[in-house]
Amino acid sequence: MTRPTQVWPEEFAARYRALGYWRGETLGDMLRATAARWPDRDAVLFDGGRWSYAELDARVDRLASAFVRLGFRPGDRVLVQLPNIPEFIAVVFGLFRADVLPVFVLPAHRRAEIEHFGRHADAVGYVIPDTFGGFDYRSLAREVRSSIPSLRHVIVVGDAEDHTPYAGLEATPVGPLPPVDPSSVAFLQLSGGSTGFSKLIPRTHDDYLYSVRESAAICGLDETSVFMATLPIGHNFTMSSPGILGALYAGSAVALTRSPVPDVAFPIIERFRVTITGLVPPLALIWEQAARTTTADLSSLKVLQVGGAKLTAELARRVREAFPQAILQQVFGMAEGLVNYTRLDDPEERLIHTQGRPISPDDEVRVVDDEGREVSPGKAGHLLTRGPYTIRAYYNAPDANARAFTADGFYRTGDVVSRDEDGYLTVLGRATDMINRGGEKVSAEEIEDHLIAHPQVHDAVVVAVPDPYLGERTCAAIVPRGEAPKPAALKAWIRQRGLAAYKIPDQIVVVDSFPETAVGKTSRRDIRAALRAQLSAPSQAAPGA
Ligand code: AMP
Ligand code: DBH
Repeated sequence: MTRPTQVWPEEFAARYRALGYWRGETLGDMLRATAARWPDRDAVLFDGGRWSYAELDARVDRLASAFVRLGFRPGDRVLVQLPNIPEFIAVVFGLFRADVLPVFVLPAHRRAEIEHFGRHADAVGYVIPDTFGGFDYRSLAREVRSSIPSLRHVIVVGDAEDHTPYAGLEATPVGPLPPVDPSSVAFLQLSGGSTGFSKLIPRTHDDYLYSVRESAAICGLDETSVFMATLPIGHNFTMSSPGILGALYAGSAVALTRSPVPDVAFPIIERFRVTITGLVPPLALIWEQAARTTTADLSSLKVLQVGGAKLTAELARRVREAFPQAILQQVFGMAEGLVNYTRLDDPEERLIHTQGRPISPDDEVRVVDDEGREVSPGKAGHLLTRGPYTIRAYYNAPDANARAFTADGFYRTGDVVSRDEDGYLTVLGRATDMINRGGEKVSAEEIEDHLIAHPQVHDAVVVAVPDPYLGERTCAAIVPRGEAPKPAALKAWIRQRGLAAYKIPDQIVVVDSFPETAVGKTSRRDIRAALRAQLSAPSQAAPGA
């Protein structure tokens, strides 16, 4: 199998190197450097213990050696589906040092997604917990095994049953490790997947580390900071904005919480004196309410980041009130690259009303109308971007690449934004049909495909309807075939097809027919408008579901 690549035109690459953005350092080297500087400082803090930098570094070398010994070769891909536990960090850096590429699937993914990513990436390994959140990942691994022909090893943290135990790998003596090229792809991140299934995003050591170093500086991380990974640890936000990598670069400690709910996360903040963490808006809403009555001491929290979906000004204000000691930071990023931050010393007005400005002076941002003409400041337009840490192509996806990138290499983000005179962006919505369900991205097309497969469904359209709690929730409109199916039965159908729970439509509405455009296509816009008018009631969706 060929190794995933990410290529910038030579004149861009030369410039990014000359400017010192790409430094020729690998992620594995980065951890080595921090461990050499602060061997005895805490690297990872969790329920049940702490690892110093020296200890983490040694574990990583043993794991890397074990991966080599298992037969993983440079450029191979391994699915990593672990919750926020210290082993995630050890495994991922072990893979980096073995020159094996992690694919960051999330704990919420189920059979359909794992098979898709596993096959698309030709994964040779799959790393899972035994059980987590009441779900047995070992059974899932047994289910997907035969449909991912390349898969050779399933590695389990905990009771491995018939799979390979992680504990054995960690006990491996250190052996020779391959050289790693800093300009090569280090891992595959997932896109939200605006059309059909999520795509794979190849990021290089050089480009990612640039964004990580700058993010650490923008967010004020140093060796006294404690970053808590609250959102799923493999997500791009938690990895790199500034995330666990920013923390490990700066010599900060990474604190882990197994659950983002206040009852679990607040005691971790108190115990480890957490100084910074990141949330998606629906979680910020829960935290904001809980902070008002909690007995936990949250006074260590200096920076509270919110990103992943639009934070309304109303919620932004409430977060400021509930965490008066913390600076609110808005983060508007994407796994494809570009990340925007409000700066810690920005005026109140900006923290509340904008989603920040780009990391780099060399992030090129264009805001254009439907014809591709630049719009004036303050006007809405499509956000296009290119720069020193934004990809030029997805992995192995020629059709998606043709749509998602302009001829001169700008990534079409699909976001509609406005930009002010100082370059701060405000997100106004999405041009594509992705539903942002409180930060969890649901592709309308993917769910439609599953609905249409049901014998009693003639046609289906999934749209976002505004939700006071999630920002957007999913509503499926279906045209029945014969007798209309019951909504509960359709939801059960989606679940039984092996999709993550957050993709099950929040609401299902049966209609006689869909409105059509002039040439006879289904008009999503009209369906959306009709449903929005009809469904104004708040959702019953559970937090973090
Ligand atoms: P993903 O493809 O999963 O990496 O999601 C990236 C997308 O999430 C962006 O293109 C935006 O649509 C959305 N997003 C991320 N952060 C924000 C934010 N702070 N405000 C509004 N939308 C956001
Ligand atoms: O939503 C995202 O993908 C996101 C949000 C904030 C992201 O990738 C990031 C910061 O890096």
